[in-house]
Order: sequence, then structure tokens, then C-alpha cells
Amino acid sequence: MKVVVLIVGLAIIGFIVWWFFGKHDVAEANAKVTNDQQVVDVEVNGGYSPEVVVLKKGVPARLNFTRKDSSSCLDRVVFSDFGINQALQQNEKQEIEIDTSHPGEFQWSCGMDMFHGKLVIK
Ligand SMILES: [Cu+2]
Repeated sequence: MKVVVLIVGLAIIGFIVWWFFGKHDVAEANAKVTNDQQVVDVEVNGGYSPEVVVLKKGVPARLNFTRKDSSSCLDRVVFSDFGINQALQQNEKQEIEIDTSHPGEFQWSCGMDMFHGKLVIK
């Protein structure tokens, strides 16, 4: 009986670890560089997926935002550090060019600053 309790306990701990740490990995995307250009697709649906985009410094970058969500909350995306405030048409791919000349971490958000994502340039 003790063994069963132990196994169930370990399974629950494993699940919690997977839930917190496993999920976090999925939400982060590293840009792949091809022909001196890096492109990352971001799906907008109740938030941003991935939520964290890692870009290589100095390589021209493009984010392709596609808004699947019908709510007007997510119909704009704002990169305040880059002076970008871009409308996103539903189910259309919107290309956003990012200046990667400065390393750092930069937040982006919806038009109302409710949903957030993060660019990491390094
Ligand atoms: Cu919003």
C-alpha cells in the first residue's frame, strides 16, 4: 500500500514539474537563420504562441503574426521599443520587420497592453 502511495505521489510531482517547466519550453522559439534572414511565425489566439522569441543579433528579422482570435483585444500588436503599432487582420499573415542591431529583452503587447510576449535579441 505504501508503495502505491509513493508511486502516485511521484506521478503527481512529475506532472507538476512537466506542467510548469515543460510548457514553458514549448512557448519559446529560437529563430532559424537562412540566407542571412531569420523568420519566426507567431500565432495569436488567446495570447501569443510562442510567447518568447529568441533572435540573433545583427541578422535581419521578420515576425509573421497570424491572428486566429476574433476578439478585438488582439487586433493590434505593439512593439513600443521599436515604434511599431501594427493592425492584425484576422486569419491573415502580417509581416513585422524587427531591427536586431541592439541586444536585449523587449516586450510586445496587444493594443491594450493586456497580453504580452517577449523578444530576446542576443
Ligand atoms: Cu488587449
